[in-house]
Amino acid sequence: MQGTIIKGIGGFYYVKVNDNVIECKARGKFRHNELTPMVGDKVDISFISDTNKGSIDNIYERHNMLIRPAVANVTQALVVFSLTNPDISENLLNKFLMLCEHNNLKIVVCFNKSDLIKEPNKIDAVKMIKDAGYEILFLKAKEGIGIDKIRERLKKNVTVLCGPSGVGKSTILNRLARKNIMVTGDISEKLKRGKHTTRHSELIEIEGGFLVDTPGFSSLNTDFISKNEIQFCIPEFLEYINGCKFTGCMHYKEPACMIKNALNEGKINKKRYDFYIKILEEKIRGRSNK
Ligand SMILES: Nc1nc2c(ncn2[C@@H]2O[C@H](COP(=O)(O)OP(=O)(O)OP(=O)(O)O)[C@@H](O)[C@H]2O)c(=O)[nH]1
Ligand SMILES: [Mg+2]
Ligand SMILES: [Zn+2]
Repeated sequence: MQGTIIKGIGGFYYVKVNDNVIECKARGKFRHNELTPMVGDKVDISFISDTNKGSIDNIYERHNMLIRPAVANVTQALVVFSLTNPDISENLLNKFLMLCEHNNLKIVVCFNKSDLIKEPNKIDAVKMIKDAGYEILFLKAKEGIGIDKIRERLKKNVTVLCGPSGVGKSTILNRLARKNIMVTGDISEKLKRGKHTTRHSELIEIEGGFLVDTPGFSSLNTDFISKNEIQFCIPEFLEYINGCKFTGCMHYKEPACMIKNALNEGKINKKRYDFYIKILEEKIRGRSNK
């Protein structure tokens, strides 16, 4: 039988096969091959005779693998930031986008808490994201507004909710699920209830797709993306990249660079270009500040 690992706890894996969830153990052979099953894996399982428990016999090749949280085969990211409370860090937003691009995810940028802001379109970060060409949703998750727009995008996808802490990711998930699965609240409330906050990732089935919540990150590691790869994580660069005079142009100090041309003509947002240069310089210097 073929299924998807939706949860892993204490050496057990919960595999969704059609409408059933079967508790499974991984076969010994995976341990020898140092291949540990992970949430999101497509697997073949069989029942252990005379029980309702299964064993994982095969893990299909992964299309991608997120590290924090550990989830395989993610297809889409909802990059969630609140317009205020907490304020948007443009640098962190660009880093989330870069990581999602690196993993080849479809991306929807969700600006939440739009009930707290009069003119969302005037916010610099919103303009930057529009210029970059990303799809944007304005949400009022607490009131359930904008949630149906997300609902339409879940089918057949494995979607990850990512973004900093306190922006409303779990509120969005609970709205989508129409029940309170995840703990929500401001940070002090969560610390009080800290013991109960789940840290393991779990795929939650909604609208014919899977959704996975993540804890909020205030910093992100982009060290494993190479100096040459970062330009390909800025989608609005792509149409210009091949026009540069020098092969291997890093769009930095080289002459006749089509990216810099586009920047000067206002076709590329300066903040996005500056972000690229900041990451590039960190990599050239061989250090990064996360
Ligand atoms: N004003 C307003 N508050 C919201 C909205 N959505 C969520 N909140 C509040 O923001 C706070 C944080 O929401 P969470 O859903 O817990 O945020 P999170 O992104 O899951 O945070 P972490 O789990 O810490 O990463 C809660 O008090 C929510 O009630 C909204 O649309 N408007
Ligand atoms: Mg949360
Ligand atoms: Zn160039």
